[in-house]
Amino acid sequence: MKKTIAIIIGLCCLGLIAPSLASAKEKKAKLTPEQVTAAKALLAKYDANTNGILDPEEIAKLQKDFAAGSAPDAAVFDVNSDKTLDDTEIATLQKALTAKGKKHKKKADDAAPAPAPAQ
Ligand SMILES: [Ca+2]
Ligand SMILES: [Ca+2]
Repeated sequence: MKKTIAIIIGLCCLGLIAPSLASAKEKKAKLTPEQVTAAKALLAKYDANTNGILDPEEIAKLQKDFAAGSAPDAAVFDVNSDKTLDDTEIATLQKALTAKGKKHKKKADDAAPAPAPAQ
């Protein structure tokens, strides 16, 4: 009988621990396809010097526009829906841009002619 109670208590503890582990994993935000698409649109709109990344001043403009409600594309990055883009949310945006950039780079590599074999 005591053993049964111990097992039940053990299972209850596992039940308490497992969900908290799962939510900890979820905090490492995975990028959604929407975020990658939005990042692309935002880069096209805010990359003023067209260097392929959002520089601090470009991010600042995006944050200002988003707070003013004139950058609806960025809403997918406003995870906590407070109508502002904080550092964490900007980091997610940058991550989405990097994810896209990697793909782009791979494409460029594919397009490049194969190096001639050494003779
Ligand atoms: Ca830029
Ligand atoms: Ca926010």
